Amino acid sequence: MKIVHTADWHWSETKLDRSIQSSQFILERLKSIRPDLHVIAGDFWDRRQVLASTSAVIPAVDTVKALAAISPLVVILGNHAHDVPGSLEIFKHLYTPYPIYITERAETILLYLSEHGHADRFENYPLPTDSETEAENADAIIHLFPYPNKSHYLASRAGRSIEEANREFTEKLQELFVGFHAVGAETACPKIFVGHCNVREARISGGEMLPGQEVMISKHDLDLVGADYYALGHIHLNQELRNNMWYAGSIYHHDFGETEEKYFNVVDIEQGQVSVRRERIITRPLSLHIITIGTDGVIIRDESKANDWHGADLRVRVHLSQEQVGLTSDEEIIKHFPGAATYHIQRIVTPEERVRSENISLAKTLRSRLIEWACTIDKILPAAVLTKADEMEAVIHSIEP
Ligand SMILES: [Mn+2]
Repeated sequence: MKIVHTADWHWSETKLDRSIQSSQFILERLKSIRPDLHVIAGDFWDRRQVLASTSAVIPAVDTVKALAAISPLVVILGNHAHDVPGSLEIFKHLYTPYPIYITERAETILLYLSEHGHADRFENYPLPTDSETEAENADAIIHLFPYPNKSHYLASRAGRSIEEANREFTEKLQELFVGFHAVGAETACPKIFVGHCNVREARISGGEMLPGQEVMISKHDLDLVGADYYALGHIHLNQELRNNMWYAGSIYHHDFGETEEKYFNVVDIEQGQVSVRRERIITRPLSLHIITIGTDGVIIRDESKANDWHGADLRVRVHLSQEQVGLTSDEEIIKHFPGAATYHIQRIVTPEERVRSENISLAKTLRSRLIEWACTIDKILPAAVLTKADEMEAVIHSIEP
């Protein structure tokens, strides 16, 4: 069985050209790969969309229709900041050659591939008692794990510390995973876990902002499921946590910190043997250069030494003092960065003091405060520092008054 695993499509009206470019690329590749199943591991949308000619709704719906003309498609709900509850509902109402299954809750579904004139289809597990088929005859068992919301799993948080609530939450998830395993035990067909979650030890993409205080899931917990392949979404950096446990990564460069290449995974499962191949998505990179100019208007410092702007969408952030305003034209700055696909030049005028304190006090989380602070000193913080900040904040929040 051949499975395609993608994640984090982030359809957005503000980055529509990027969404379209990557989705066109993926569609073209899938036409020749011809998978038996395609799973999208959450964050299909970047943010709430409205039904308007300028929004991402119509191109996204067209893409889903085209995807479901190639193979059965599963889409799970991602983080609520991106996938608003109900935002996948529209895909239940499309007429497509292959079935589409969307979900907002943890559950198991069965995939039956076409035979004897029946089309490919998904069935909910457990099957109804009067079903003509058995779970053992399924071609794949698919465990779906949308972004876990604590409120879905906990009866009440009243009177308990965050630490206690987190512990109960983890126990609930473990129960769920053990339950998933029990379904798989009946049959030898491929078992696939599709999850949108933060797995401990995963490396994050350079510019990625993850929600603070989110529950981290361990590989050990995921092992309870006993899946042949774990298709993960949430973290935008394509990475292997283990030979059968992968983040596909986002389909395009979502932020200027995401400089790494983008991929989707093609997974072959034959008699319990799993092989994973990455397909690189040809997408326009993003490049950010933070520069300072001298009194004569000449660039004196470029924070990023990388010669990475060729063919990229380049953002140049120019830090100027009040006296330097109007000293350097866009044309002069562009001359320093020949060959970018597009240019976006931002001028940031000091006095720094006021701007700095305003932005820092506006920032709500320790992470965003750090990022604001780093901006004011022209630094890009390594991801590890931001992770530490999240951890520290989680500890602070867990101290009950
Ligand atoms: Mn995402």
